[in-house]
Amino acid sequence: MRYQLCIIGAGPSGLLLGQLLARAGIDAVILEAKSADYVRSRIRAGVLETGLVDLLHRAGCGARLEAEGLVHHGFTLAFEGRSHRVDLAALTGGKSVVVYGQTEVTRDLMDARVATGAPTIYEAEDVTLHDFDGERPRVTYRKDGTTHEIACDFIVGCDGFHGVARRSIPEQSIKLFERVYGFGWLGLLADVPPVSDELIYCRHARGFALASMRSQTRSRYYIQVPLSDRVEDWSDAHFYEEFRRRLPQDAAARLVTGPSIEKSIAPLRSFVAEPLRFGRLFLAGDAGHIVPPTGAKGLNLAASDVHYLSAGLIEYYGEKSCAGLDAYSARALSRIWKAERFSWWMTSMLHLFPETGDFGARMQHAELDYIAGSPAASTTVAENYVGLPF
Ligand code: RFL
Ligand code: PHB
Repeated sequence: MRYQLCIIGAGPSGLLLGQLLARAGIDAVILEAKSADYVRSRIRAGVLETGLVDLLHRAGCGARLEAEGLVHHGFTLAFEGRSHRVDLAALTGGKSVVVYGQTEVTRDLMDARVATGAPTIYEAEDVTLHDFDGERPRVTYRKDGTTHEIACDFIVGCDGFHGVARRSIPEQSIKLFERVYGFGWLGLLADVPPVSDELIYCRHARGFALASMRSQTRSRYYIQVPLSDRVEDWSDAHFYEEFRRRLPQDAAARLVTGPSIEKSIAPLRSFVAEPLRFGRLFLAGDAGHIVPPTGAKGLNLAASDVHYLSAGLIEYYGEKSCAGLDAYSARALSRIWKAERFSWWMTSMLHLFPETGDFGARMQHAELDYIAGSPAASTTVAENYVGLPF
């Protein structure tokens, strides 16, 4: 089989790229290791920047988002018994974010792909990349016991942090930057009304907590936990008790509990691979970088990568120009590093780091107090949270 592009991974990066290219008349096959049901049911991000929302509209997948997404004009930073609302709209000239689950984004993109008739091969095993340092890259995979080969012009690794694409690049040709935090987020999803109309990020002496949501009737709550904890150790009752203790009092009083639909622990990590291109192989999304979720940037960064890369590919096929593709890695990385900085900074300010002791805690308080008292500092937070321009 021959396609112009072979995309590895049917997460949001791969599906969005595939959709933008399909609309431009470029044919791409997507190879995905898991089943469609598995991909659809993963619970992850929830906050979309307007850049991603615009891209979803351009991809023809914006209708449900428009109808069901919750537009948020602000969020709250809670610390030391105080609550400071970051008024996104007022501080950024009317900008906002949209709360709409990654699960729904994925579902909309999958439905759109089925409608275009573009091929996605689920449960593709042993996906292997060949000859991407030359003119004729190939990808082989196994499906139902048979080995298949795809010839293409370019391969795009949209296969997440644990994928095969980045690992296929020779070690000496890629530089990895990493910071691993010694804790994770335990997340719980439940059909209960959220404690607040807007998100609350809480710095608490017992550890970080975040009150988020998926809709007016579905809440997504998180607490910081040590990496040694296991999900099985946390009953729903235990989770709610700990979460309530970390919330501001007024929000705690509004907490409604109910059985969890999903509960999982995600370790926090900052990670960047440079460059995002090797020959005819490009990396996009989590395959090339990871942010800790405190800035709500993971999914949004995947979107800006896809924006730059799709533009480069459309230019390549339309105008026979390599300029956009040649600029891809540097353009994407320039935005990635700024989102890495913001996510690292929010994480550092809001989580419990026992190793930094009382001095570290005072620094966090001073930083939060400064934000609460300074329109300039609040504007910096707001500008980054709504997303820097593509
Ligand atoms: P994904 O979503 O990881 O999709 C990659 C896809 O590639 C497939 N794959 C392979 N396919 C073929 N062959 C192989 N060898 C393959 N190896 C892997 C995988 O099955 C998968 O379908 O990456 P993508 O598309 O770049 O999208 C990125 C976003 O998913 C990610 O940035 C965010 O979800 C990050 N993230 C969060 N971001 C937020 O903004 N807020 C959050 O609350 C939030 N929570 C999370 C997260 C990421 C998590 N991960 C990766 C463990 C919670 C978790 C648990
Ligand atoms: C979520 O709703 O899952 C969510 C929201 C904001 C974040 C991280 C996760 O910063």
